[in-house]
Amino acid sequence: MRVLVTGGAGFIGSCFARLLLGPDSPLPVTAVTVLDALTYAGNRENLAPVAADARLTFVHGDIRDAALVDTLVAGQDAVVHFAAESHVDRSILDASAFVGTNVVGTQILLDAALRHGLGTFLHVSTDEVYGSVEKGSSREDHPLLPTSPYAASKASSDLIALAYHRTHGLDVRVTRCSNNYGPHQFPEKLIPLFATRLLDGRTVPLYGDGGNVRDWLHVEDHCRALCAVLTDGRPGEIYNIGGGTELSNRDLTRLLLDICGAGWESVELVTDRKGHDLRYSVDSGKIRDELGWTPRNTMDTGLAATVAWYRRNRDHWQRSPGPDGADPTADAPGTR
Ligand code: NAD
Ligand code: TDX
Repeated sequence: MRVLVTGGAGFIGSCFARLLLGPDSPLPVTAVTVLDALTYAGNRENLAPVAADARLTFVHGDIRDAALVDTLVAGQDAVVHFAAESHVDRSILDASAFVGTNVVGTQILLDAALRHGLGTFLHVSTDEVYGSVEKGSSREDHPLLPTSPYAASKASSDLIALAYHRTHGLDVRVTRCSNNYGPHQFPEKLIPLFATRLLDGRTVPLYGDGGNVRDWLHVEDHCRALCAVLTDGRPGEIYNIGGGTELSNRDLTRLLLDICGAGWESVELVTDRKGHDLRYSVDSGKIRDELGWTPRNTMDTGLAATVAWYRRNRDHWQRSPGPDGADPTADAPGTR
């Protein structure tokens, strides 16, 4: 099996590439091509454990480059599409790259897939497309009510991807996962930002009253779910992926403080995110029942192991400038 992984130098895409090329690979891969623009969020070091594998080819390029994408999609069995601008706060400051990469980039990939009669196009999406959920959990047939420009760009790309299935019969599968945590995440999202700041003895910026709720899943469990969808999922279907671990940001912050040996005095309550969704919650019954997927990691051990990774890998994140070379841990964009 030959797989093109877009965004494979990022947090989740690199975990997926490491899984495919690792000793417990769930897929019989003969070639993995990573296409990544190496934006501030991408880092080739994330692929270091598999860099020597002859099956891996790294291509530094942009999914919006139609000519490049055309040559790379040719001959693949599957495209697993992670490449995206992924940070909500940045989309509030400037949405242009989000529309360019997440919407237009996806359409360019889909057109190439169509031209080359690609086997399967797996579009990796997010629970944020359902918007804030007051009670219960979002099922795959629930309406899309995205709030942030990031979520709206992902919802747009989901719809375009599914349209290529309905219109052209392309084998498109869409997954919508909850918040991921684990090693190699750029230190702008809550868990790596708070962990790295606490490890440096600094304060952490908690938005609003910290009452917002997210469902957390270990990144390796997300990647195993994607393999299950790739092998046993059905064309044209959407699969929610969730950890069933809902936590308020306040409770999650307490866990991180405990792990890092800090107290509540390290928390600064700061101005809330604009349009801050109160709660995300996905119903993952479909992937559990149809594909037999279930998470292996629990937050109890997974969170401490994640913080331990950041403790051991200072070099990795201390050399991670954000856009314009700014230190991403110095300020959470859009809040202060
Ligand atoms: P990330 O920001 O860590 O990585 C994104 C990668 O895409 C980076 O390596 C970046 O260099 C690359 N990229 C960006 N623009 C590109 C372009 N124009 N061309 C080629 N490469 C480009 O993101 P992530 O957290 O790994 O998320 C991966 C995917 O999973 C995204 O589509 C995101 O929407 C989705 N997702 C993320 C989460 C989460 O909790 N992080 C949850 C559900 C879904
Ligand atoms: O400094 C912060 N303080 C804070 O209170 C940051 C960065 C975040 N928060 C809050 C906002 C959210 O309620 O923590 C929660 C998590 O925030 P993020 O880590 O930015 O994640 P979120 O906005 O939930 O989106 C994430 O999950 C879904 C990913 O960034 C998306 O790519 C994915 O689609």
